[in-house]
Amino acid sequence: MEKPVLYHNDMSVCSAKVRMALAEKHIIWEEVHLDIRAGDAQKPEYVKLNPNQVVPTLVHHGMPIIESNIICEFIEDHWPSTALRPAASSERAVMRLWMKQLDDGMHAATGVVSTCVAFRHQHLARKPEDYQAWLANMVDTARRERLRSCVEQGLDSPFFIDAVKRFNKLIADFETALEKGPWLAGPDLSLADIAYAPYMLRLQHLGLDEMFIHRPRVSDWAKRLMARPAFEEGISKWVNPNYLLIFNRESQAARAKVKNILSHLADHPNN
Ligand SMILES: N[C@@H](CCC(=O)N[C@@H](CS)C(=O)NCC(=O)O)C(=O)O
Repeated sequence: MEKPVLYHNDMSVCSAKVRMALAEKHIIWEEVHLDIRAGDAQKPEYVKLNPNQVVPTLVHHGMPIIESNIICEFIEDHWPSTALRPAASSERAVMRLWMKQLDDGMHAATGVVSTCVAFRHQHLARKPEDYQAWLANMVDTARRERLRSCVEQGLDSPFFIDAVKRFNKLIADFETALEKGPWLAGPDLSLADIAYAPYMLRLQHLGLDEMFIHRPRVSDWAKRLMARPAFEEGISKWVNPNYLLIFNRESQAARAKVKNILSHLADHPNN
């Protein structure tokens, strides 16, 4: 049988959630790995598959499917055994609301914190003309200006504070939702939990786990997620050691900055 082909990137959170969904269902896939720092996602042959110039794209029987949440739902529709969508329609609505939040700002906030803390150093190490060309070729102009600020201003970018506040709110909302639990959309693991799994790892990598280590239910949920074999198969085994070097080098300064931001927020459990 023809295997699905995933166009992805090892460290991309959106690719990672799709890989974890595929791993939960034991689906065998083929890969095309894109070097997004080198602008592979902007190349004309890839833009034909994904006009948004981003990974992932899943090609199934010649049909490109884009947008990681939609890809996850496609995977669930096409390979329904090992259900990752709750049976109850009310819980499905809850699952989809969590996933929607990623598209409604949480994914952009992750790009901000990742770039301000770590990825900026990769961009700053490039030839200035390559960095400028990467920015200039970006179709989403709001994203371009946000990333420019993150690369050039780092932890002092005005986008950083807002992104940390947004994450703090999300994590407080997780803590409340997990009172019922044990998973985000009810009694069983769903695409909502899988969708956030790589983001929780990213917070850890960046030294921003300060935001959830004092939230007992979120910490326990993150541990349960990360202990799943599909987390290892779809996420941990892809972690690029070159990125880990940068994360380890930069996370201490980020942790201090985040602690400072959180200390001014009324709804943080440290207060
Ligand atoms: N809404 C999209 C967002 C995809 C996205 O932003 N992907 C990032 C990696 S996680 C990317 O490809 N960035 C390209 C770049 O940095 O040039 C989805 O969920 O698939």
